[in-house]
Amino acid sequence: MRPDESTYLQTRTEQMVERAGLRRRDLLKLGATLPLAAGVASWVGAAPAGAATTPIVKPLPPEWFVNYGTNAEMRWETARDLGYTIPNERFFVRDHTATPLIDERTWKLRVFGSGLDGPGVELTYDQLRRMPQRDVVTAIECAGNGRSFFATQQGTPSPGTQWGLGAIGVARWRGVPLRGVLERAGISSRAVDVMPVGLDASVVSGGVDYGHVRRPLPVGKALDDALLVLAMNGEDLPPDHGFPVRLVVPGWIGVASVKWLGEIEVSDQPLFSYWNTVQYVMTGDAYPSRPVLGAQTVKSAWELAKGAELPAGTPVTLTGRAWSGTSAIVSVEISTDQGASWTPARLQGQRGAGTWTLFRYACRPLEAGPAQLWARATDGSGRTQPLVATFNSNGYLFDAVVRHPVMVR
Ligand SMILES: Nc1nc2c(c(=O)[nH]1)N[C@H]1C(S)=C(S)[C@@H](COP(=O)(O)O)O[C@H]1N2
Ligand SMILES: [Mo]
Repeated sequence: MRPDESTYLQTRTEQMVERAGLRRRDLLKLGATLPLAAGVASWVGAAPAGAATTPIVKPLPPEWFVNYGTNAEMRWETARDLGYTIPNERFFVRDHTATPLIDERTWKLRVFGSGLDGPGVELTYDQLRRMPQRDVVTAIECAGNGRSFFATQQGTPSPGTQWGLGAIGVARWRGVPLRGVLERAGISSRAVDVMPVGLDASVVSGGVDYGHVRRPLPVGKALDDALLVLAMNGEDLPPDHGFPVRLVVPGWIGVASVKWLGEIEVSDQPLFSYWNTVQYVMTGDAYPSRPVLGAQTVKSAWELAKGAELPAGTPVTLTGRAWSGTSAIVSVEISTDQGASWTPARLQGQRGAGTWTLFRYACRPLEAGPAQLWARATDGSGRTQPLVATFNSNGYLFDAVVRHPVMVR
């Protein structure tokens, strides 16, 4: 059974303004498309003819984001000016449909299912907020981050958003450990899967309605470190990032971190949805057993524009970030001669599984002309970025060294 969306969701322009910090002209633009107090499906599905639709609520200035409509990636060159965490207004967004605006005063989280002893619980926002909370600094990264390089670097395109490397961000998340809520709901030792369900509109593709975004999580991970997040970098979650409550699953692909949470099903049987059977499984010749995605892979990125100009003969310190879903980064090596030789970069500051490590590389480019910067990260489990990523039909987990073009002048 699904909740009646209209009891959970309200499109309230005032709240949107307050929470998203929208400017007046954005408000006017949105006001034209949003009937007040209508169910969310009506505005994401059927904006008045000719009106602009705004699947993502926050402003997406082109100098900060590459905008794909319902998705927007962070421009890596802008990360150089940012601290360890990415501010809320700069964080990438990935919506399967569109950002809903939810009234926390009528919001409820229902926990139910065969994996509970007893009927489960329903929690209001205030009840959840009064439970013990903790802080976690961790990344959210889309499984498809880096997908475009399957096409541009390996000549084997795969469909889906053609992300560069900017479908990742690290934030300080504050919330209630999922474990606490599952225990309060009476989780039994028979439980095997825990499935968070989003309140955003159902995903309809090719005429098929797949229902709300939802993806089962093995009970072990759910009880380990998953967090029911209320705040991002010290503020209430912004609408685009899951207000009032989202899940954050450290180290795992982004879709595990379900936004706009409305229900959690706890089951004593394995659960299935579109998001662990069709999407977010590895498919293609190299993956006959179709493994279901969980933890993220190893990657690195330069905080530099594609084709950036570097002055010949002048010392320059280049910076980047490297990360892995399963363990801390232990080294990053740099090559400027297309892999013939590698020099270690200097790692800086915070490290850990599921979050990034900043690196610096001081060099003096000599010869004028086009060049490539290669960075190759290794994590604590001994995984090193390969030169070629294994192809899979959905273009997930592109982990290969990305060849970053620069121009020495
Ligand atoms: N309910 C819901 N949860 C969701 C999504 C969504 O569309 N609906 N997108 C998922 C995907 S694919 C990713 S990568 C992350 C993105 O989180 P962000 O938009 O806060 O950066 O949210 C995940 N959670
Ligand atoms: Mo994603």
